[in-house]
Amino acid sequence: MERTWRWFGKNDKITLAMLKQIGVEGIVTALHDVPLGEVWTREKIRDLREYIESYGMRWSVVESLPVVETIKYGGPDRDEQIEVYKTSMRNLAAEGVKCICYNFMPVLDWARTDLLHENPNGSSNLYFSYAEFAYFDIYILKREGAREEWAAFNRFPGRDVLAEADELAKTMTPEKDHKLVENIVIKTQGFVSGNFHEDDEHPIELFRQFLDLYKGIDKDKLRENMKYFLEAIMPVCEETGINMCVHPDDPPIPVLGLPRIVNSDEDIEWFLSAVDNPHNGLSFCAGSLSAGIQNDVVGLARKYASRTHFVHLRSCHIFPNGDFTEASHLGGRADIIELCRIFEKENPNLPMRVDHGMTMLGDESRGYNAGYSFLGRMFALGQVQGILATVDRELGIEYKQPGFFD
Ligand code: DNO
Repeated sequence: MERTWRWFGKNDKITLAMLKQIGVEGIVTALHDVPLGEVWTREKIRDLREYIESYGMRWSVVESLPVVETIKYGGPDRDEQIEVYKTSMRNLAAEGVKCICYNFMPVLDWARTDLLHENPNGSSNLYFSYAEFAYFDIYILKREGAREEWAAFNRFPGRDVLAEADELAKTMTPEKDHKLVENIVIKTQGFVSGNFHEDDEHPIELFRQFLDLYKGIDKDKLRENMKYFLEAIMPVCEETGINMCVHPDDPPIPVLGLPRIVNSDEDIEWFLSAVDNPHNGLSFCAGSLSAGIQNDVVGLARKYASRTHFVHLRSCHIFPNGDFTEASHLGGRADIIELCRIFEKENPNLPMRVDHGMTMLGDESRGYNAGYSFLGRMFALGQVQGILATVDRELGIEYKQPGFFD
C-alpha cells in the first residue's frame, strides 16, 4: 500500500520535510481554510498540490471534502450544496486528486471523552467512556429524552450506564465539565473541518441547534439521503475517475439520539449495493470498525477489500465494561498484520495511512491535533512499514523505501 500521512496543511507543525525523512510517499489532506459549503477552487487546489509535489510527494487522498448537514438531513438547499460538491470534485480531478474521503455522520464527526488517557507504559491515548458520554448528553447538553434513552441502553449486559452517569454527576465540577466539552466538541471537531471551531463561544448552544435539524430523521431517512447524494455525484465520478470512500462512524454506534448508518457489515453492504458502482467505496478505518463489538474486522476486510479505496490502520482495545481506547498498532481487535496481507494482495497501490498514535515523549506539549501526534504516529508508521515489508516479501511484491542509497 502507498504509505501516506494525514497532514493539516502549510500551518501544520509537522512539516513535509519531516515526513519525507520517515518514508511518507503520499499526503492526505484538505483545504482546511475553505469554509463549509464553499467551492474548492482549482487555484487553491493547485497551490497545495504543487507545494506537496515540491517535496517529492503526491496529494493522494482528500480527507475530507465535507458533506454539509443540509445534504445529510435533506434540507431545502441540498441540491444547491450537491452542485457545490460536484464543482469541487471536478476541480480536484482536474488537478489529478481523485480519491475523496468523507463521512455521513450527523452533527458530530468522531467522538472521544478523554484525549490523554494514560497507558500502562506512561504514554497516552484517546479513550471513550460511555458513562462520561452519557453524563455529557444528560447533564451538559441536557438533550430531551436523553435520560430515557440511556436508561434503555443495554449494549453491554450487566452495565447500567445511566446509574454510572448519575454517580459521576456527584463528582463533576464546572472545570471538569469544561474539559469534557473541550474533549467531545472543541478539540476533536475543531480541526476536522466540521461544524465546530476552536473559538466558538457557545458550542453547546450551537450543538443544540444542529441537533434540532435532525428532528424526524431516522435511520431509513438518513439512508435515503445518503443514497440521494451518492446517486447525484456518481456521474461526476464516472466522468473524472474519482473514487469516493465513506469513513465509518466513530464510534460505530448511534449517538445523541442521531441515527448513524456506517457502523457494521449490514450497513456497509447496504450502501455499497444501494449505489452499486465501483466508484462508491469505503475508507476502511480499522480503528473505527474495531471499536464496535459487532464487527469482525478481518472478516470485513476480506469481504470489502475490492470496494476499499483508502485504508486507515489503527486498532482498538475494548474493556470488559465496553469502554474503549486505542491499542498498539500490533495489538487490539483489528489484527493489522492480517489486514496488511489482505489489502496488499488486493491492491499494493491502495493509499494507507496510520491513524491516531500514542502521545509520547514530549508530543503532549507540542500542540498537535488530538490523536495526531508526531512521535506516536511515527512509531506506528515504523511498525506498519515493518509489517508491510514482511508481507510484501511473502507475496513477492518488490518495494524499496524512498530516500536511501540502496
Ligand atoms: C478522526 C478522523 C475523522 C475522519 C472523518 C472523515 O480522527 O478519522 O475525523 O477524518 O470522519 O470524513
